[in-house]
Amino acid sequence: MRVKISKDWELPESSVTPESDYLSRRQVVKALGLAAASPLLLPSLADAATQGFPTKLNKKYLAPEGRKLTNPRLVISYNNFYEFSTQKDEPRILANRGWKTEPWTLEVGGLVENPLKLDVNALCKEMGLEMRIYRFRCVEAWSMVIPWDGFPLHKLIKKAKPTSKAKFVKFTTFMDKKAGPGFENYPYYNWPYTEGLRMDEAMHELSFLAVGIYGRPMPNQNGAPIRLVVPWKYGFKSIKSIVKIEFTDKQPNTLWNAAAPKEYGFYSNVNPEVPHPRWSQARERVIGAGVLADRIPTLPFNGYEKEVAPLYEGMDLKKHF
Ligand SMILES: Nc1nc2c(c(=O)[nH]1)N[C@H]1C(S)=C(S)[C@@H](COP(=O)(O)O)O[C@H]1N2
Ligand SMILES: [Mo]
Repeated sequence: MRVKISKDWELPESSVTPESDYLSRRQVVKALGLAAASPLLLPSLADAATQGFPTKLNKKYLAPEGRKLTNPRLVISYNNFYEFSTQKDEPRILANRGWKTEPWTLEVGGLVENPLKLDVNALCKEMGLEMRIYRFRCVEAWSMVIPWDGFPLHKLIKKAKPTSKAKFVKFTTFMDKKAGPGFENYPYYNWPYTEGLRMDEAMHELSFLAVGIYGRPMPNQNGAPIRLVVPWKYGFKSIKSIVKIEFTDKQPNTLWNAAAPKEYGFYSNVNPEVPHPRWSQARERVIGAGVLADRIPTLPFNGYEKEVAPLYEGMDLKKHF
């Protein structure tokens, strides 16, 4: 996706070459080696990354202490995107075979005063973009640290003006059988991919709509042109390639909860104390750390406990997993 905000924010021609080629040449990769060592050096990464993309590092969200940013080459080649394939290395290939993610219309509706049909580029222009570095923890017990570019979800919610009846937000991914072989290859899933948040979770400052990574437009395989990032929840809540956001009075059905309700709850907050029925969630494999590296402990709410624990006060998190 090409984000057009003003002339000087336009992307250079080189940015439309395939991500893999481009990233390997990018200064951002060099900067990454430096930045990875210390959060203090991260502003230099942001400077490198902003060349040609309208985003600026929000220094409230830096790399967690002792954690390195994940090599972008891994972020764009180790993916979960079942609309294309259940194999980690295949979305990168299959999502770049003619699937068009621009222009893209995002619909916002349901229990709102202000239903919207938005062009994603225009939305970026209106919202303005910032970069935030978040931990990312998949329910499969691996993790990354990723700089996302986008804007907080609450900015869009305020624009849509949900009514007092709205209690939940439902998100829906694109469904084009010609573009995604997964729809037909895995017919037992309840397509399209849907996800949901409680209203207060959606309004939380950390809930983010991302349109880029590493200061670059979102690669198709990572959920172009716009995807959710909810860093205190397992990765499957961070739904990709969103076409519709709806406000509802009932807890929405979600693809993973429908597929295996005992394994994937609606809340799915990262919780080292609640094992998946088939594996422990106490530790995580850091992608890029090497096969010999030890798994590191998983943190409650993926390290965002201070920020989000108040949302769940009084709730039994073992029951509402
Ligand atoms: N539409 C859609 N969104 C999705 C998925 C998917 O298969 N389809 N996979 C989820 C899972 S399980 C994870 S871990 C993350 C992976 O995001 P990434 O490939 O950008 O790392 O996307 C989530 N969002
Ligand atoms: Mo995941």
